[in-house]
Amino acid sequence: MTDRPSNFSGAVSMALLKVLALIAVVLNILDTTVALENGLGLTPPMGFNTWNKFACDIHEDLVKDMAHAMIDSGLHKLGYQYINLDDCWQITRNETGYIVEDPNAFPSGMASLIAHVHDLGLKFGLYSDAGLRTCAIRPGSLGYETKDAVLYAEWEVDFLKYDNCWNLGKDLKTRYQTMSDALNATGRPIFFSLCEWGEQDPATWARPIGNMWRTFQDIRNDWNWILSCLDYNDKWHQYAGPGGWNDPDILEVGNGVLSIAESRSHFTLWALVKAPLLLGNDLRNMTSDIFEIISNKEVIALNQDPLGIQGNKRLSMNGTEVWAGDLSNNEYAIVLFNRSDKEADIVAKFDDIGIAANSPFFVRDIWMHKDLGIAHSGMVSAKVASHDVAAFRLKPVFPPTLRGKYHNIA
Ligand SMILES: *[C@@H]1O[C@H](CO)[C@@H](O)[C@H](O)[C@H]1NC(C)=O
Ligand SMILES: *[C@@H]1O[C@H](CO)[C@@H](O)[C@H](O)[C@H]1NC(C)=O
Ligand SMILES: *[C@@H]1O[C@H](CO)[C@@H](O)[C@H](O)[C@H]1NC(C)=O
Ligand SMILES: *[C@@H]1O[C@H](CO)[C@@H](O)[C@H](O)[C@H]1NC(C)=O
Ligand SMILES: CC(=O)N[C@H]1CO[C@H](CO)[C@@H](O)[C@@H]1O
Repeated sequence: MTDRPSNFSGAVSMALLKVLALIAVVLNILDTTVALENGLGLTPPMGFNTWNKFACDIHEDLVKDMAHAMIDSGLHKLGYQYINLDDCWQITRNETGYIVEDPNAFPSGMASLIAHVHDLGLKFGLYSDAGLRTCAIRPGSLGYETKDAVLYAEWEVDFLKYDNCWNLGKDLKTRYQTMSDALNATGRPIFFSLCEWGEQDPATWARPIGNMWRTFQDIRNDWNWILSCLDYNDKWHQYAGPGGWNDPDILEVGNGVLSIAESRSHFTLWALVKAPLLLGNDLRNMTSDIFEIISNKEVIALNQDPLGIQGNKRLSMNGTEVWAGDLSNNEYAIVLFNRSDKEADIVAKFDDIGIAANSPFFVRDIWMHKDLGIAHSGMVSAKVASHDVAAFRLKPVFPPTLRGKYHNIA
């Protein structure tokens, strides 16, 4: 490497600075807010949600199909475990105020469907709303939080997405806190996903209330809109961590508008920024190109890294960007992203993107699945097609304990 520190003490102080910086990041999270103590979301959740592809056109047979496809495709073995219903499963409340599932769409009843999904070894999620009605004008949970939470727990629900329509202007944090408390009181750990569309900067207050929080409006199957979701989400990167994640919304990969390059970029950047990886496509008939993207183990590994630090945008020049993130074991992820409509040569010098080059790194291209050897020049670079990414994983050549030795003999 060209920019190897010139002496041993230099290397030590750089390593020390890095450790201090890491401690500061961790303390910052613990200091401002303690995570919701339901034991869930230590890494971002992975699974499937009905909304992007099916909206209100849902039925118990479709849900079973998705669950079976998750198993048959092998995706569950890669970590995808939640099968989440979004809006439109509920129809009314009964005489005692309990929510009732739509009998046309769910003739066997929700409890039976959930048992079916559980029997496959998957987890199950439902949707409701912190208002009078849901966004699709079904009954909401405002005023019924306890009854809803009790019934969800009885049905053995594992995940709740909680929307913000028809909220009557009532205090937002109180409405979300009330449902969080109601879920806690059931004694069943239920992953709690806040969907207030980033309106009141939930990253700054939602960590003790929920396991993830939306940072922007609903995603759309549109390249530029997807980039807006990514950019708004990036602002809050230092607030994510085990137990609570920023949510730029459900994936649109495989929904037939994005090119393969765009799909690869969408998935890679969602993985890097520790976004929930909730698939939004029809799992029954994916093309092999789409399957290859969502089943890339090395990209999924960035997302599920136990350190739980959200990667972020480090450099931006004329439509080319460098995103990077810290991983456990002193490893790093780097994503070179070309937003523009032409191919670009993108260079990421470690010094320019906050990666202390005090040790040489092995570099692996995690889309080519290829080891590229040692980065001797203190940088990675690639020719990146329009709207595409190149993604790398950096692993220190020497474990921390040997680094001093290396620098002494070098
Ligand atoms: C409920 O909250 C308490 C206090 O934070 C926590 O210890 C407990 O694990 C929570 N229970 C569930 C089921 O989330
Ligand atoms: C209302 O629904 C709850 C939960 O499903 C059920 O236990 C109760 O029997 C129902 N009450 C009536 C009056 O149907
Ligand atoms: C999957 O099937 C649905 C419904 O049959 C269809 O609309 C969609 O185009 C299919 N997608 C692919 C990728 O074949
Ligand atoms: C970005 O574009 C501007 C104007 O086209 C140009 O002057 C500048 O050199 C470019 N910067 C880089 C880093 O390519
Ligand atoms: C905005 C823009 O054009 N961005 C880059 C993408 O690729 C082209 C072609 O190499 C570069 O010139 C641009 O800098």
